[in-house]
Amino acid sequence: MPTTIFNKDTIKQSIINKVQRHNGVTLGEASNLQLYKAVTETIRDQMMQKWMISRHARHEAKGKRVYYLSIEYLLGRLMDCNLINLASKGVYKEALDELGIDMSKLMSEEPEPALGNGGLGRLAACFMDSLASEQLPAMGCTIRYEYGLFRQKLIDGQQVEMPDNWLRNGNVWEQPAFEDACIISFGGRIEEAEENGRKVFRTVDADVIEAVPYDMPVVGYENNCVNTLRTWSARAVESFNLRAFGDGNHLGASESKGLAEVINKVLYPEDRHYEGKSLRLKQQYFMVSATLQYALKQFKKYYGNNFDILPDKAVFHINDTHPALAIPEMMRLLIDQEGLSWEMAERITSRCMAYTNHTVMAEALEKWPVDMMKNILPRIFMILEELNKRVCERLFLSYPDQWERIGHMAIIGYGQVHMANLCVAMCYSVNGVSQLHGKILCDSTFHDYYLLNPRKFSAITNGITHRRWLLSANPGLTGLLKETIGDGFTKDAAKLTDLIPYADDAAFREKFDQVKKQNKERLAKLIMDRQGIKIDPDFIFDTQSKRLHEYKRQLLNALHINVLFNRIVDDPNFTMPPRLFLFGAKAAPGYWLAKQIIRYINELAKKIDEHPRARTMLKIVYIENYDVSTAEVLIPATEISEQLSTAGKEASGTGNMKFMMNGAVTLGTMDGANVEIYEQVGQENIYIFGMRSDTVDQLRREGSYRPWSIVENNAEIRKVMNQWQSGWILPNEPYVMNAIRGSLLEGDVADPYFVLKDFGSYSMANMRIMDDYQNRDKWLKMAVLNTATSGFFSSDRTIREYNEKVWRIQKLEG
Ligand code: 26Q
Repeated sequence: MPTTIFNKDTIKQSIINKVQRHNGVTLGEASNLQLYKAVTETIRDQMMQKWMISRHARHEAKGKRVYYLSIEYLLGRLMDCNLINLASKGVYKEALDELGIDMSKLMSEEPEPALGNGGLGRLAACFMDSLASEQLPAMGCTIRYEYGLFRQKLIDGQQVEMPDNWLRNGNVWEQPAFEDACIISFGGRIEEAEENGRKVFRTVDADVIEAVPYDMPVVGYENNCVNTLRTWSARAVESFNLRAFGDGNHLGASESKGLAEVINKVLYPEDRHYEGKSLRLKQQYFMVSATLQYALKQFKKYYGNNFDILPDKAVFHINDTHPALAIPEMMRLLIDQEGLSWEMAERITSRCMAYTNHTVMAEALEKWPVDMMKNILPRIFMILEELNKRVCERLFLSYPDQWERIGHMAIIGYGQVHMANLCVAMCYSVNGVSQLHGKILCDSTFHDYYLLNPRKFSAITNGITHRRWLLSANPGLTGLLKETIGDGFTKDAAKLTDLIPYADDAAFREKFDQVKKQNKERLAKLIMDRQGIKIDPDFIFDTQSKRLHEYKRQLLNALHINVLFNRIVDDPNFTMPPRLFLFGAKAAPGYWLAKQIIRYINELAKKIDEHPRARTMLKIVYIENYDVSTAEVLIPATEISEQLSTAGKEASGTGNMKFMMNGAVTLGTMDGANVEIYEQVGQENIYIFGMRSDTVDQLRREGSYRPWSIVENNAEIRKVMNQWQSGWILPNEPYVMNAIRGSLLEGDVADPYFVLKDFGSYSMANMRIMDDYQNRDKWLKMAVLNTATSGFFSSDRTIREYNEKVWRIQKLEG
């Protein structure tokens, strides 16, 4: 087939043509938005061509493919990363320069697709980039939320949520695929009938809507692989509407419209907190059913009804339990639609489903009320009941008479459907996201299942795409690395270790420091432009950015800053290297205490600014609306990365890896992937503090922890507690600081995340880090070694490991 040539001149011409044809204006008259559209459409043209060629290659190879099912994809802006992966950034830069267009201005026109809350969604996005870059055939599947994660405003130091209408001006990267639209049913009644001597089930009086896919191409890095991210959107079923209208049933006609309008309206903003909302259950089923219907249609095109080989051709990866309904839905399709026996369907299903767990926090484990499941998905519920019966029978053989144990392992129990048990019982693979997290799954969360089948379990440490988080976010450092060790690391991040010897090269360290300085200035400008706050680039930049959660312990950081403030105020001789504390975090809208912690941080920031001596050594900036685009500026500017979670609570963390790769030194606990960071970079290049996870468990089991005794023995903490109680901040709303204090000292379980317990150790680690920062050679050496040993955390490595241990897919050559 003829292919278009994309060079500087054809690109320029194409841009000019597009603004003329679409907007009827000349280049000089075009607005930034019009230019953004024209330029990205030329990039899209290039991707479309590759997409088609890649699809043909995939179909020819007839290999296995992974469907990565995730309720969230936190993509971030795509223009720069697409250009990098297409190896076209240089030529576009030249073309745009010649046309007098500022490329970075255009990039900031792009609305950010924030179809995720945090770590889990961002991981899915990194995985898509690595799957294509590793040339593995994959389709990502999710919901096309009309509104992504809320935008955060800070008003008087308080979080206010605003809607994120990211599709308002359209999305150039997506392409509808109307031919793959399919029907999804909710509710109704199940009728039993006999067909050819076989019992069959039909759903009648269901509410039906249609699922329409909008596809986004995902280009591999400098290769010919283009995968697809399929986002499902709902619409009312036309024919039903018309019939109802004809019957004069106008209200009935709009019923299906009602559901179609709400189902993909908005992303739920609560992460790691489960609430049994029926709309959320509908979202999950909507996405899962549409994806599986498509996957089976595709399979049948090639292999007819030879479903035995489905597990050789497709694997469905369940990203946390949110898409777990894929299991009963696959059973339903194989039995009710394709006429397979239960036994066949179960065997096939369990051989093509794999599950990753992302959290051990009890409150995040999904459990759906039986009644809700029965009403919304009656046939699915029947299948779950039968599955549960069979699973329990098998468990009984292994654990005879151990009813309590079986009760905790069951799919349905205590009036609820337990989604994690469904996954563990039915998937052929269960994995954790760091070595420690994998171990906790085996030793405690899923221990009883682990004993029955240890080989099912694995731990695969998370990763990040170094293309977005180094090449795109930190062009300064990328340039320096290329001139120092060549550009091999862009394809193979493991080659970053070639940098290790340069840690001892004073001239190199100087250049490395210059890059950091420029990145600090870039961030200072962003903060000035967006929030009107002036910051001094000579301060140490110390960042804690992630969702706001008690277990992540932003409060530990704030408490420590409060103590530093008191030291300065109380002792006129006290000095410390000037340090800027940056926070970036959204709180779930209904998480009241988290929102009060945001207020505390902002009030503390004011106190510091008001104090003439404190403000020469301390500064706090709470960055508004922390999102992927902000992270891309914040992380390269950071020198100290705060990773403070209570040991055993953060499954992995991925922000920690991004900071490390950009030359920040970690101050953290032995939790999640911090453990692997410690192993990679070496103990002398990281600041570890706090209890280890076994000690945390032991303390919790013994029930012997008394936070009060810590307050009694530590005058500095006592002083802060007194300030909190005295109305020193928020004098008109005493309940705010009282509640924060209460979370540490009162209630059934005081200080459940051991903030006070770890404070002393954290404070000591801070003293060491401040001492070392003043030894420039030592500090810069550490920073360089962090970048140099971060290659292990490329998600390319993670994806290769998934493929070796779980998916076993053939790479597409060429
Ligand atoms: C569940 C049920 C109902 C409503 C919401 C949820 C829900 C939504 C999001 C539960 C959990 C999440 C997100 C979890 C998450 O982001 N976990 C993080 O996953 C990262 C990638 O593996 C890890 O690095 C983090 O440690 C982990 O916290």
